[in-house]
Amino acid sequence: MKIGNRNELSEALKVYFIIGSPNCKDNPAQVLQEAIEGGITLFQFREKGTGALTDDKKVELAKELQKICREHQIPFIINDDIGLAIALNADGVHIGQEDEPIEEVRKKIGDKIIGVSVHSYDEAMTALEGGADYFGIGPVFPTKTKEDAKPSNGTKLIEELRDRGLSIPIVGIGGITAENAGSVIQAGADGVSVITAISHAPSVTVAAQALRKSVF
Ligand code: 3NM
Repeated sequence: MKIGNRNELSEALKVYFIIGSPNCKDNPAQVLQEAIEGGITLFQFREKGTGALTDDKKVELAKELQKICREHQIPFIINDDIGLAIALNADGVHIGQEDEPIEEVRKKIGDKIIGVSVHSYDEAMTALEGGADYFGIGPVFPTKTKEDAKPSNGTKLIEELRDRGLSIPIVGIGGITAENAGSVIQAGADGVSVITAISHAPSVTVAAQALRKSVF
């Protein structure tokens, strides 16, 4: 799935669903299928945390989820693992501040999408100069999903970056639900990244639909 310009990317980022096997009560392929039925617009494979798969098992799951995304023309992004993103010809990668410098990632991955987690104006400028395609900003609200998440800071940084004239696509992340997603968009984000509010919902499809309603 090729994303040609910033507008297309901004649209694709609206309902940005993330899982790895540790985030799913059911089989991840089933969860992803149901989330797609509910209207997610992009998927990130993030195989991290207690019980996360490694090596061949991780690759196998990534391939299975990528196939589902391809069948539904949902962009497929891989968290951190640049080698896997290249091997699978994923649509992009999402990297944090602890990962390889963005310039190095760009050299390896060519024109695929690169998302970067940023926590300050300075980190945002460095990522922008390095050629980031979008920013992930969080945790906007408290979250239990990321073990090393920083304290939540609301939508302050999203507002600051917009006030200072940055037009790069932004997604908020951390503790986002259908109830609070509207405030993240109002603050200037293009979309919302969500794990638990969809993956642990009694109905994954209904939860994805609700989130979609709150951002479109
Ligand atoms: N990154 P949930 S917060 C993967 O702040 C991730 O950068 C974060 O999960 C950041 O929707 C987070 O369950 C977890 O809160 C998001």
